Amino acid sequence: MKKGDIGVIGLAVMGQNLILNMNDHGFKVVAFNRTTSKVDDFLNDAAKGTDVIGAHSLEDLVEKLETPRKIMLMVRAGDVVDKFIDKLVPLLDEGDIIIDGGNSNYPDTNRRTQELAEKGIRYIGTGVSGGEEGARFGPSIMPGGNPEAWPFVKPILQGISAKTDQNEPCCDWVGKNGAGHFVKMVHNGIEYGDMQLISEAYHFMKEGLGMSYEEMQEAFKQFNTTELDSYLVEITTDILGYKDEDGQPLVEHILDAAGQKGTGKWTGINALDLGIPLTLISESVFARCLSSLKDQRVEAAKHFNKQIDKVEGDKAQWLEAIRQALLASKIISYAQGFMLIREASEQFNWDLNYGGVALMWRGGCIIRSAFLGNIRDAYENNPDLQFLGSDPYFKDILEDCMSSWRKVVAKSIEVGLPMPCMASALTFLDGYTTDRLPANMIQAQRDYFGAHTYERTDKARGEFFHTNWTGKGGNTASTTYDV
Ligand code: NBP
Repeated sequence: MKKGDIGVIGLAVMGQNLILNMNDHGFKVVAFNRTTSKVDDFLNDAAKGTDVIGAHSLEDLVEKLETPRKIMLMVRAGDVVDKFIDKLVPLLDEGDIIIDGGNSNYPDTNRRTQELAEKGIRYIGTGVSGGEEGARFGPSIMPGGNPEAWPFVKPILQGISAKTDQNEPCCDWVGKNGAGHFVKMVHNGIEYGDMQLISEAYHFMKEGLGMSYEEMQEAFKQFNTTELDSYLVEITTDILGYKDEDGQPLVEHILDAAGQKGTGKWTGINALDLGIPLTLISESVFARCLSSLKDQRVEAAKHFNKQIDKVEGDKAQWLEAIRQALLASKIISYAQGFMLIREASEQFNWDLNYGGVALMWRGGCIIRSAFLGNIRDAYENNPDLQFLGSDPYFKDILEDCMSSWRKVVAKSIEVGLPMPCMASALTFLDGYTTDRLPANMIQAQRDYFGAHTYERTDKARGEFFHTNWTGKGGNTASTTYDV
């Protein structure tokens, strides 16, 4: 019997669907799961009639694979991945390949790639996005790790990935070590930001403009025919029209406490570590944290007798203003995300292709949108682009949307509607385009109380000064360094 092209460990929603996708593309897959009864369940149910074969132990799995063996882990991220690696290594031969397709934190992938290279095992850590449907019919795949492994897995991963309208695979080599998982992490952070922005637009329509679900569904449907054309706007349209058993919109019956599994938080933590002002995504994580304080919010709402005033004026004009605020804020979110990716690429010597990253997100994944094609063009035209908003296409949109964006944010503040992401995006752009910020005051305060020194506008950068502000301090300055 022909041996398997690839083994997949983990038969939950992602593993099962990826296996069926691989099978559709002509690859013979060997399936294994810790709870081995799930292997039989899978073979007798979803995989019935396919070429998928099962394994009931890791030894059995290894035995059934063509060399160099390719084994993909689709299991819970963290210790579980390390445990499977530890069990697999003694069973494998030099040159075999382990692929982790879960949502691992990129420092873990850095470590695993290096540790396994020392043992002669080639490791890939890859982001996979698109949820159940993506896994089944074409996800976005972001592989990084040991570049020696890539030629062996490329036909499989590019074969099963989503394709753009021009039939380009939404999967390419990202970079060494944890680069693939880093890019997937930022993808998830951007997903948090997009979802919060859409929720803010919905909130403004519902509470500010008092729109019905039918009207809101129509508005998002129209948004999806513009530059906002995207998967998340599309599913929002569906969600707004979905009725519960009692005929009411199901979303009205869903508790307003958002969950999170960590990738948005990691993106924010990395932005702080790398010193990148990733304000929108960070706000979107905090917005989920705030939402989860449900009981406290209910109490505080009573205590403050919180009311949201109605927004007066022409509804159609407000809807166009919301659309523009959403679009402009989204540009800022992606601009900040790419600033973070650029900084990581430079600090970790990953040599990332920013246009290539946008292409990988163009199809298959949760943040897929028409707009990512424009991001790819922007980086192809200028690979050194520091701020996406400076690309002519995006700069024009930001300038065209500016007045509506300010109107929507100002009105939200006036009527008491929380709008953390649209507001922080606007404030970021205002800061980024201001040549003199009030940080001179911060420097003066730091020097006043801690002798932290400052640079002067009339001297060269890198020359530091200390002033004895009170006449009581000494002339000894603190050491100057940034963390
Ligand atoms: P889960 O994240 O729910 O993981 C289920 C798998 O992990 C099962 O095979 C389970 O085996 C195994 N597992 C667990 Br849980 N604890 C284990 C342990 N202590 N020892 C050995 N095996 C253990 O599955 P998923 O939602 O399919 O996601 C798989 C990976 O893909 C995750 O890293 C996830 O973050 C990532 N991801 C998920 C999505 C999504 O939309 N769900 C999207 C993109 C990426 P068992 O059957 O024996 O319990």
